[in-house]
Amino acid sequence: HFIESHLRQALEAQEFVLHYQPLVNLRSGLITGAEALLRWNSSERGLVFPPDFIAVAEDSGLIVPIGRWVFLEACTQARRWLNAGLQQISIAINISTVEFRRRDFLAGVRSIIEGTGVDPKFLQLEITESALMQDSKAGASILRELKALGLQIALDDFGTGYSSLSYLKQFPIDILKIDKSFVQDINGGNEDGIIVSAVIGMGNSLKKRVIAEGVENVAQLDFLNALQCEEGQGYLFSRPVPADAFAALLSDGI
Ligand code: G
Ligand code: G
Ligand code: MN
Ligand code: NA
Repeated sequence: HFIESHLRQALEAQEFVLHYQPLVNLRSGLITGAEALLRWNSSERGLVFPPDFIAVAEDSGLIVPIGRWVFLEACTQARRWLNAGLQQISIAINISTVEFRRRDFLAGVRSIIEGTGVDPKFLQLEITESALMQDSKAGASILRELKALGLQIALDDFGTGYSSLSYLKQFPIDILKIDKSFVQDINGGNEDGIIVSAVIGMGNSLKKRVIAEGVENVAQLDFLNALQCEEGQGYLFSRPVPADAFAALLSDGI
């Protein structure tokens, strides 16, 4: 059980690392992007995953400097890959509701983009419905400013929250990420399959990018392809891997 002081020490000792999971064009199998996923490489405990520390980080406010580190590291890594001659791909970064709501969030994003020189149209910020829930006017205005900077906005875990459909109308959202809980059990005409099919159809009609999460087997891939879901991610293609391993996937293919 972790406490604030452990996380503070981890930040100071630079024990956080990012792993990257490929986003894949489901038809071609080519990599279109990477989702950056935070891990804590603890000298005492080994590799620790977000469910074990994100809540403590949010409650203590440490998610703010941690999130800033994530954003800077992901942008810096994107530059390194470009400098190494690898194709340009989009980088997806998870943003906690606590970070999103901070008054200085936009200024931080702006300064990291300027400092690293990444092209913001290749950055996608993954937010969840809870980031937009409390104060929708403020949320919409933050999203509009992010869009003005040129970033892409993805609604993560789509379908698991409360008011998904009205959110599509109210907020400038570019990408829907269908939650893996729906993708896991799609087959033929069952309920999850029908829901996924409806979300893909709606997303395509609204001209959003639709990304299916948690694609683990070929049956799921075939189902998604038949419904014209353009992109996906999941263990079928690759687990989240360290930056070096991701670069190898990018140059050699999956
Ligand atoms: O593989 P995985 O255990 O990384 O991720 C579990 C959860 O942790 C996901 O819901 C993801 O959104 C969240 N998460 C992963 N990396 C980050 C991060 O850098 N920042 C925040 N706020 N959440 C993250
Ligand atoms: O909540 P969010 O979508 O940001 O988190 C992505 C989470 O899903 C990460 O914990 C990642 O490791 C996990 N993940 C990625 N691909 C798969 C998969 O194919 N199956 C399962 N069960 N989890 C996956
Ligand atoms: Mn995510
Ligand atoms: Na998700």
